[in-house]
Amino acid sequence: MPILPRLRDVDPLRTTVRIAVSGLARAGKTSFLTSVATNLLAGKLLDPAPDLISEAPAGAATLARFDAAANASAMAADPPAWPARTSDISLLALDLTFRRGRLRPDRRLRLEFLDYPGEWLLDLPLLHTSYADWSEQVMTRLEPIPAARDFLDFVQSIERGKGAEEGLAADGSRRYRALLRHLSQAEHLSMLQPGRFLMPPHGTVLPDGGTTPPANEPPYMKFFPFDRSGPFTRLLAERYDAYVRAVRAELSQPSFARIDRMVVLADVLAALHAGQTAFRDVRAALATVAESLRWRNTPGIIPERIANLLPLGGIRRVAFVASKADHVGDAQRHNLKELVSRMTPTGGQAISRAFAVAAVRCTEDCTIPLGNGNATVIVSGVRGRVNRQMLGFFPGQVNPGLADDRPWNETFLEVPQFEPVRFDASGGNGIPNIGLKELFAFLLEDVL
Ligand SMILES: Nc1nc2c(ncn2[C@@H]2O[C@H](COP(=O)(O)OP(=O)(O)OP(=O)(O)O)[C@@H](O)[C@H]2O)c(=O)[nH]1
Ligand SMILES: [Mg+2]
Repeated sequence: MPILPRLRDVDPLRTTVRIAVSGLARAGKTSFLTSVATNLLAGKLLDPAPDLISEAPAGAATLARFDAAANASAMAADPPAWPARTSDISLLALDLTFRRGRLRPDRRLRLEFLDYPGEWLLDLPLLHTSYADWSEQVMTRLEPIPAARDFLDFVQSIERGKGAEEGLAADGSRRYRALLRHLSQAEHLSMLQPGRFLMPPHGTVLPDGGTTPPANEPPYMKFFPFDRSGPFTRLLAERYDAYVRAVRAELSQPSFARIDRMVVLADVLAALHAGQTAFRDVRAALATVAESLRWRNTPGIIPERIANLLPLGGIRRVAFVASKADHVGDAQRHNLKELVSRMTPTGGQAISRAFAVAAVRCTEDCTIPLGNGNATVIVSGVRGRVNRQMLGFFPGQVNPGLADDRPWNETFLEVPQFEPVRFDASGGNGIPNIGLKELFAFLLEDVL
């Protein structure tokens, strides 16, 4: 039955580019996508600008549509509201037409964007990691974290050669998930695996908004890292392998398999302000993602130039983005970009580049004279929630170096939550931003 509508939507002359917008929790993915949609529809982001642009018909799509207009008008309201936390994937599709004169056919481009939870992104490395290696990596990461002590002691208490006991697996899995939730929510850490323990697989509806796993969750979801051998370890390893197979199967569904570009957002500035543990965590998460995006499903013997022309799948371009770059002044954004670039070592077949972007600009730079004849730059904006006063925020200097040589013993500040710079609720003039145009020039360099 859906064949007819689908056929009507088939356009052999149209190029489709599918971009996943992902990143760590609270990195700004939904705001980013809202700003991208609004600015594209307002003709602000692309050079050359398309002659026509509209939302693509939803047809018989299986993924929920991303509601950019509702998000944009909430952000423009008085008082403004930021998007709610995202708990499943959604798709935004735009059709663009570029006229090329009377003798040449129009060029048509469909841009599809997926709001892809970052928790799932951190499952990509598991596809290439054995249970034993994964367990060891997780235990090493947990070792210095005080909140992990109880869980590590529990693991230690399991005797060597333990039988494949279901009750123990369920208990351990409950403890491990509670720890992951605590580290994510209370300690704001991101490098937490498996990601689907925190953000359930696509399509899962949680009864109480996200704390208890659904009753029909498959048994393979009950495992945890365990670094010893024996029948109990074999049970956990079999479950881990089944989990990895499920992730692989999900990634090969058409909605995900055709992703060919990716934007990975991280609120690096918030991590820098939060101190050494948070910064190390974001660094590890970004490096892990960068590492797992290196590969493409290309047989190694085919040169990249030719592979790019073949429908082989895999990610071709990755933009690693420091989000909320309006939390520092203009002069610091270069350093921020440089820092992200160093955090995401590249190589392999995907082309990657670092950016510093504020998708929804909230602040302006202000130069403040210092008593000694010098001046310093602060950013100022309207602070939300509390009493909506204008607030100046001194963001300090961004050191682009990676090493732990920065002075971590200073007092850290929480970055304030600002309100968006006011914009027209219809979105007709776009959403004020920093750096989106430059980012799109890179993302679509080969198709525009
Ligand atoms: N200053 C500034 N703040 C931003 C910007 N984008 C997002 N924020 C802030 O970051 C918060 C999180 O943004 P979201 O877009 O909801 O982040 P997300 O990555 O979709 O979050 P989850 O769906 O919970 O993972 C917002 O509520 C804003 O306070 C920006 O460009 N500039
Ligand atoms: Mg979101």
